[in-house]
Amino acid sequence: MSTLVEFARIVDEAARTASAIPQLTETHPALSAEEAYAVQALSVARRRTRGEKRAGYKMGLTSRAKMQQVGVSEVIWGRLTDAMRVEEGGELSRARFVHPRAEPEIAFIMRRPLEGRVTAAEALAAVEAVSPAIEIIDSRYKDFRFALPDVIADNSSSSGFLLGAWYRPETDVANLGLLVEVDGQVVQVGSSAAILGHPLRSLVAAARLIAAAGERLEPGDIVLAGGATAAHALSPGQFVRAEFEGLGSVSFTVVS
Ligand code: 0L1
Ligand code: MG
Repeated sequence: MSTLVEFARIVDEAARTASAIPQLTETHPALSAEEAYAVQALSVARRRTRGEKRAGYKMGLTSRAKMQQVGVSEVIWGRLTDAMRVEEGGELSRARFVHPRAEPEIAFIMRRPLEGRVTAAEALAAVEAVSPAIEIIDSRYKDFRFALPDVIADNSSSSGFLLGAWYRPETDVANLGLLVEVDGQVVQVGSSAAILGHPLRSLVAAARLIAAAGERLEPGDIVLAGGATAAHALSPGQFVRAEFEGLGSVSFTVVS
């Protein structure tokens, strides 16, 4: 256990100070996914001790594009805190991150608790609203390279998120065209169907996977369903905008 506590300190300090670290599996190749989720929980507990509040969960590696980009092939999850929220239309400070990337997502906010094995209909009935979103991911590992346990321990690269307007839960988000522009140039084009075939499937997976850690989705939790395209690297001066068919856009400016 003390090794896991030390790993939690290492990944948390790397995130807090925006410093790149070597992969944990370099020195501990036997680190399991289960142990890595324990490290994640311990590192987020450190954030809570500093005053950060629970905001929900993120699902990761939910599209083929994302799996190919990082060479890992399993859906993973991480925890969100209020300190990760960036105001829509606002500024994102590059200095707070090691090597941030942005990806377009669909977000849910929960109306009712959701837990364990549920159907898509049960998941939808627990949703208060859906919104277009951008996730800011930032691996704390050198060169954005990691094995599956490394990235899980590093809170599945959670580091920021922006939410657009909220829409009624029955809004059809199954196959919405979307694009990401940087300074007016299109850099990614995709569809929300890339998120496990339907973003709602990601919510179903979230309820099941989170239950394995003894947790459940609570009213007010935000769930980021996963990236619909590969993620785009961010640099100071960029104006980033994601446009979602029928749901409007979400944007921010990267400052130093
Ligand atoms: O949100 C994601 O799909 C990212 C999960 C972790 C892998 C990465 O950092 O790209
Ligand atoms: Mg993501």
